[in-house]
Amino acid sequence: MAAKKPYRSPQGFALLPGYLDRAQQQALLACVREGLRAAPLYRPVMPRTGKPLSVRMSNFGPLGWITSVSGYRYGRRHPVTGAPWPPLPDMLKRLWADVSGWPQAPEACLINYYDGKARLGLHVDADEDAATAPIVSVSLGDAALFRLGGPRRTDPTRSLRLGSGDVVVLAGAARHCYHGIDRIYGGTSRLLPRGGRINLTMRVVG
Ligand code: MD6
Ligand code: FE
Repeated sequence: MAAKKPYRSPQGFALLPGYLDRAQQQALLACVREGLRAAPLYRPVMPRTGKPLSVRMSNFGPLGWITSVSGYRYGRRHPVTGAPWPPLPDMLKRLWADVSGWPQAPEACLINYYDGKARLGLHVDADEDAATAPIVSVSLGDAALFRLGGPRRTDPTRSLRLGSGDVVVLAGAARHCYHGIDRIYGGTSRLLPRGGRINLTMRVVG
């Protein structure tokens, strides 16, 4: 379904608003919940300082992105339970195949959960050896203010609202652009009964 127009700038960036309809969002949420029973959300910390992030995280496997006092890395096991990550749901595999334009399947899917006060600072996803493969993200629940800049932290930025069911693709030049989440708009979706926002980012690690 493509009710609204895609937005594509800078090169390689795409926002596909309303890519998943409500029934698809509910089906995906059920898959996410099942995965989180096996791999519960945990509160990650910043490298060196050990400062907790406001976002809680988990992953769908085989690889998961992990941040800890010792740094950022991809690993095969949940840092708290020690269990392997649950498999990537078929629905997400299909979504990747449909929008990524990349022949290889994703190896990692980071699950971010934001409560009403959580944020994610400006960053570039740079822990993947497969630096030219795109990253595809799906948002569920409350809307968020996404900020997209350029390849340098000081480049001008633009802000876009991401709603439930929206898909973002960072490919090409956009793959190396700074981005982050400035705020969550509480009460804008009823998909998650307790509110908040889930973002899923699929990556090829390489
Ligand atoms: C978020 N997204 O939407 C944060 N990274 O909660 C990301 O950090 C992100 O949406 C790489 C590619 C797409 C993304
Ligand atoms: Fe990111």
